[in-house]
Amino acid sequence: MKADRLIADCRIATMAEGGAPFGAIEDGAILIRDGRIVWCGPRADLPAHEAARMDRLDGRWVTPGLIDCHTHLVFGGDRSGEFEQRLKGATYEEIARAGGGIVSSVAATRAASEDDLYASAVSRLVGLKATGVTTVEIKSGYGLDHDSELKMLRVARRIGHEAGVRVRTSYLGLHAVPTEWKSDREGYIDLAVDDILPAAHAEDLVDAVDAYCEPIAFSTDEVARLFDKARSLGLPVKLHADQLSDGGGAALAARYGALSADHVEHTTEPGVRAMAKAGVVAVLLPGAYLMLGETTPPPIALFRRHGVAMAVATDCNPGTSPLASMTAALNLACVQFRLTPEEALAGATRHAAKALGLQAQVGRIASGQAADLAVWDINRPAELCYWLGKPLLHSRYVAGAPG
Ligand code: DI6
Ligand code: FE
Repeated sequence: MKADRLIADCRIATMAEGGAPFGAIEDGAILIRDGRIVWCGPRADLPAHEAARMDRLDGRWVTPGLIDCHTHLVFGGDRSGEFEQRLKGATYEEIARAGGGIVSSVAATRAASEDDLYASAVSRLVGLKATGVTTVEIKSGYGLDHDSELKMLRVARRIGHEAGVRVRTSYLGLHAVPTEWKSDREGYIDLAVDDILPAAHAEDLVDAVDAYCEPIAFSTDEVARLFDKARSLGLPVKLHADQLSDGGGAALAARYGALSADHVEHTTEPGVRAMAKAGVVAVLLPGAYLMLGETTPPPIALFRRHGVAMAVATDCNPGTSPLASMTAALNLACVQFRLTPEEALAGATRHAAKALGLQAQVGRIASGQAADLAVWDINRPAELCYWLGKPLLHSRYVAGAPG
């Protein structure tokens, strides 16, 4: 077998389903050609091969590169002032209704140049890459006018071309009603659905369509209009659903065959059943749960019982989740939501890949998958969920290239 690279002397958490915990292989080897894994297994079974390079990992653990399947990485400014207000007792909803919240990030994002937005997003991406991330989803939603939404999505694409990660973009035009449309909500929805989305799609800037479905944001009927448009353009959908209240978001996501329903703290059993039936991934966002001091965790037992795949993501955003560490997200998912470390790691690999529709390409270490790998200085995979703040990453490979 011809290969560009052999990775040897390593322990591998393949994250294959079933079998050993973490799909582990003690003393494994990986052969890579043209950016893909062409063979992975115990070193004893390694086929005859010719590899141009060999990396010995001194017994280190290798996992699939981590996948952060829900972020708002691109935005202007920050909202640490609102953080201080919340510490004094103001709630997130009160701040949003008083004209702060998302619309204050909109002003800063509109004012920023593409280069400014790129630089600040990359400064946050450093934290994700240092915690093993090789694929990141990035949403728009802080522009909320034609030019600014497209600007955000172009920056996200540029990150995918220049910053050493794979990027999937989501159009989040229904995030908030921008100030200039306050007295004409319908008019804004028309613009978001009939003008901005088709224009962004025409520039190939949109991989999926998202919306914020909450009483303080958009109703299920309003979101349905957007999802109908997405469907007519052949774009998959996903949803910020049932974060602050049970508004039927998960059921709506299921009705449209969404890739994922995200947050889902307040989703009840009918919604969970609908998600299971439609194969919708539950994306858990423990950073927002922590920062908002929420007390109702997502219905993990129901997800397990009904076989709903659970992903874990940072939700990196300026308002509710200033979290730029994937391993911290894993820790928070275990501590706050009682995921097992194996569930959490599946949530940052195989299930996160499914939440992006990328399960055939990334999320596992298996022949045919992209050679996106994270190499760790740990003794056991559970350490990835255990430490807070200790640097654990040794190195990453994206499409077989170290970096
Ligand atoms: N994701 C979101 O889009 C909203 N909450 C969340 O978890 C709003 C984020 C923000 O306040 O900017
Ligand atoms: Fe979000």
